[in-house]
Amino acid sequence: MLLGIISKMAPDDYVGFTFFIGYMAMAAAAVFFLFERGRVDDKWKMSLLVSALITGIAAVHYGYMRDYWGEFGASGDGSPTFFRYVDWTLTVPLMCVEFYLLTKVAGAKKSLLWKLIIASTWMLVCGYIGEAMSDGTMGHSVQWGVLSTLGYLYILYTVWLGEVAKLAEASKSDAVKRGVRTLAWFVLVGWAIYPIGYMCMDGGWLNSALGWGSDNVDLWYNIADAINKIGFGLVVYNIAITSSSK
Ligand SMILES: *C/C=C(C)/C=C/C=C(C)/C=C/C1=C(C)CCCC1(C)C
Repeated sequence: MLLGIISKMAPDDYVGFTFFIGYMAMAAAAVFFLFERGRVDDKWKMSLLVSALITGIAAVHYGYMRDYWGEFGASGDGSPTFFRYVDWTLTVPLMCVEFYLLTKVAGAKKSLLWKLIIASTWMLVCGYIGEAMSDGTMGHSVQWGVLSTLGYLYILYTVWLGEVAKLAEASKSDAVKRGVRTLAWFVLVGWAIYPIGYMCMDGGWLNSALGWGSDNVDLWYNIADAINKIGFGLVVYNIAITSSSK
């Protein structure tokens, strides 16, 4: 199967290449987090397990997306949008779980976890409806994009100024304080790549206003995913390892 994909991939198919690398990198990261779990204090084990789940789930979807791309995408017949959204709908709420687990020591309540999970699911379901509605005639739905952005803004607010930020600030651990701040940057900068990509699609604001196209949207999404999933997991790992006594 592997050789089949390689022989199918054109040497200049750099997007296909990032699906391929993405698959390997996510799988490697998942194995890494699982093994390192044994080296951190008990209270951090769940955080590392969640990091492993995020990258492991992504690896499985990258396997599918890589094959889908080899079959249809490289010839211009479309992006693996469905797999992409299934992946995000599972992994982004898990990133919200990470914020909860990190601030739990400082008193985070279950309600925080649910608010973040609901906001992220809302963001992705609206985004998917917006993408699925683009049938080539009406372009990408601006309305659903705006609705989706409300969920994004809510998460952004919570991690920068709201409950997560306040809890992290109140935490006795410097590692948690600094780590949560770093993760908030991921949400602000790393996550922003996705709505920008959405707005570059036919009918999107950047597409109509500036003429930006979405030819490379999969490339950007693949790069963003690697940063946001593996990088995010490494920040969590760093918090765990620096504040473990072992
Ligand atoms: C690993 C995957 C991650 C972190 C994915 C994050 C995805 C988003 C932040 C998507 C956001 C969107 C909007 C804010 C509006 C337009 C539709 C989306 C779904 C692309």
